[in-house]
Amino acid sequence: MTAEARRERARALLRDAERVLVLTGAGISAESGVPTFRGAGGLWRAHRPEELATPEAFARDPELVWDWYRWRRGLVARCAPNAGHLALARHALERPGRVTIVTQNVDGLHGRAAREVAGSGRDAAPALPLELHGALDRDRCSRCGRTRPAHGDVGSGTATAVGGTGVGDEQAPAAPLPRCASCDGLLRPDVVWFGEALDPAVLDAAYAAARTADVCLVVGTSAIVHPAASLPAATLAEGGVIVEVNPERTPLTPRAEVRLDGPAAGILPLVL
Ligand code: BJW
Ligand code: ZN
Repeated sequence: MTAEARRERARALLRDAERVLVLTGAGISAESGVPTFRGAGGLWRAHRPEELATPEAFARDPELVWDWYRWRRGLVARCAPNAGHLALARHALERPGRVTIVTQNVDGLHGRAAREVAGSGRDAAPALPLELHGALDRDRCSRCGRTRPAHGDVGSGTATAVGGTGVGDEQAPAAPLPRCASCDGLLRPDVVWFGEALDPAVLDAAYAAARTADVCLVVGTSAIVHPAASLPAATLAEGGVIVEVNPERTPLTPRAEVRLDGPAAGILPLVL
């Protein structure tokens, strides 16, 4: 099948679907300038993200983990939603209640796209994503669990966070670790690390959407981190199909009805 024939097949599936689940990963934000986790450029100061995104890493070296998140907050603040985020937001806003966007990303770019496309006159809610792995722009107390918006002291980025890839950047003077205003516990980013449970309400909503979807559109994820990577199987189990957008093959590829091979920002506006 030619690339255009595959795109046409995807268009038809998406057009005819009563319900669509969109599952996104880091690849959708790649063209906004947010590095993926596992691809080239995913390293930060020679640390693999998998070594930093764990409660053990935070317990061992909270300064190091906070430095990584400060760097990422600074980076994301300078990024904008790309044509892929915007096409998805438009698609969801035009079909309220029929499209559920579920993201593993913590960068907030789907939400920004939803608000941008909705403008001031329309409710952005139908295009707001279920965020499986939390949000970069919130802190949570590691003792009492209270959350708060990320404050400038940790969110504006230190010298390590400004400019360049972060790989091998000079160490900035350490900022003090942020503390909870209620109990003085150590704050942490409100994200889900390996070995931690996802918010059950968010996960249940994502599974419900996966089970009722005719099409699961999987965009820019290596599909190796569970339970997120299990959602497309829930669509398949109920008779739906998978459409995958990714320049690389993934464990889901053999089960996809259609694979669109290329970058999300180029492909999504063509098929949605
Ligand atoms: C493009 C592109 C372009 C490039 N366009 N595409 C079942 C089996 C095996 C293991 C497990 C299992 N169930 C659970 C586990 C354990 C574990 C796990 O999955 N491990 C596997 C790695 C083996 N899962 C967990 O620990 C989860 N928790 C859990 O299960 O808890 C159970 C529990 C219950 C009750 C009590 C206690 C516990 C939690 C997982 C949390 C993952 N967290 C992170 C960090 C989030 C915070 C942060 O961002 O800092 O989430 S890790 C990281 O991986 C991040 C991502 O969301 C996630 C997925 O990565 P993603 O998005 O797929 O990115 P990449 O880089 O891998 O892939 C990018 C893709 O884009 C590539 O394919 C490229 O080709 C493509 N691409 N450019 C389109 N332009
Ligand atoms: Zn607290």
